[in-house]
Amino acid sequence: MSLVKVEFLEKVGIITLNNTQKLNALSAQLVDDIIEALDNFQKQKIHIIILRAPEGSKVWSAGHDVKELPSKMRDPLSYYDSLEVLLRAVEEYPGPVIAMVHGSVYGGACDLIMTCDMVIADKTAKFAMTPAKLGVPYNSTGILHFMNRLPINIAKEMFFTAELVPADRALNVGIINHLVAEEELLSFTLNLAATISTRSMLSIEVIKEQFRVLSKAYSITPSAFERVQGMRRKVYDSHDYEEAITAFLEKRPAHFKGE
Ligand code: KGA
Repeated sequence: MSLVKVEFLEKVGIITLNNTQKLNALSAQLVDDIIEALDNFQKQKIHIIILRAPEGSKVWSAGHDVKELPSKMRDPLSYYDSLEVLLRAVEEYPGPVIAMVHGSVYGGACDLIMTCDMVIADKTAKFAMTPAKLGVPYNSTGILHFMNRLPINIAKEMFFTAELVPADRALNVGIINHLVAEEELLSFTLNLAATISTRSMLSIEVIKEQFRVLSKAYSITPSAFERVQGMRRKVYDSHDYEEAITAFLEKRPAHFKGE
C-alpha cells in the first residue's frame, strides 16, 4: 500500500505524506512512494507540485527514519541514501515544488523543505535541525542547502541547538515564504500555484535549473573533499553516534562523551 496520497487539483499535483502513525518518518518506502508520485506527475507534464502532510497533523515529518539509519561504521547520509535520492528528485523536478507545512518538521524533513522551491506554513509549523542530537555527521550537500537559504548564523544555531524554530521566527529568518492562517493554508498555496501556472513554464523550468546549478557551483580540491569525508567518518564511527541511535530506540536521552 502506498504511503502517499496523490491528487490532481486545479492544475497542481498534490502529494500528501500519509504515514502519520510513524509521524511521516522518511523511510525508504515513503521516499520511494514520493519519488514514484513525482515521476508520474512529470510524465503527465504537471508542472507544479505541493508536498504536504494530512490535514491537522501534529508532525509534518519526523525526518529520516532513525530505525533505518545504519549502525556504526557506515556513512548514514551517503549519496544513495534514500533521503539524498529524494532531495535530488525534488531539486531536479522540472517545475516548482512547494512545501505546505502544518505541524513540526525534523532533521532530514527540514532539509527536504529547504530543498523545496518555496515553503508556505501556518502557525503550527516548527522546524528543527537535529543531527547533533543523533550524533550524525551531516553531509556537505545538506549543509549547503541551509547555507544557500539562510544567514549562516541562523543555520548554525539550528544545527548546534537542534531546537524547534517556531513559525513566526521561521518567517523572520526566511525559512518560510508566507505564514498564513491555518484555515487558509491550502487556498493560499493553491492561489500561489495558480499565479505561477499563468507564467511560462518553459522559462520557470530553466530558471529553476539555473538556481540549482549555480547554488552548487563550489569547487573543492580532492584533498579537501577527502578531509571532510575523513572527519565525517570519525563521527559515524564514534561512541556518540552509536549511543544516540541506541538511545532513540530505547526511548531515552543520549549520553554523549564527545568521542
Ligand atoms: N524515525 C523512526 N521512527 C520515528 C521517528 C523517526 N525519525 N520519529 C518518531 N518515530 C516513531 C516512534 O519511534 C514511535 O514509534 C512513533 O513514531 C511515534 O513517536 O510507536 P513506535 O513504534 O514506538 P513518539 O515519539 O511516540 O511520538 P511523540 O511522543 O508525539 O513525539 C513526537 C516527536 C516528533 C517529538 C518524537 O517522535 C521525536 O523526537 N522523533 C524524532 C525526531 C527527530 O529527531 N528526527 C530526526 C531524524 O534524523 C534525521 O532526519 C537526520 C538524518 N538528522 O537529524 O541528521
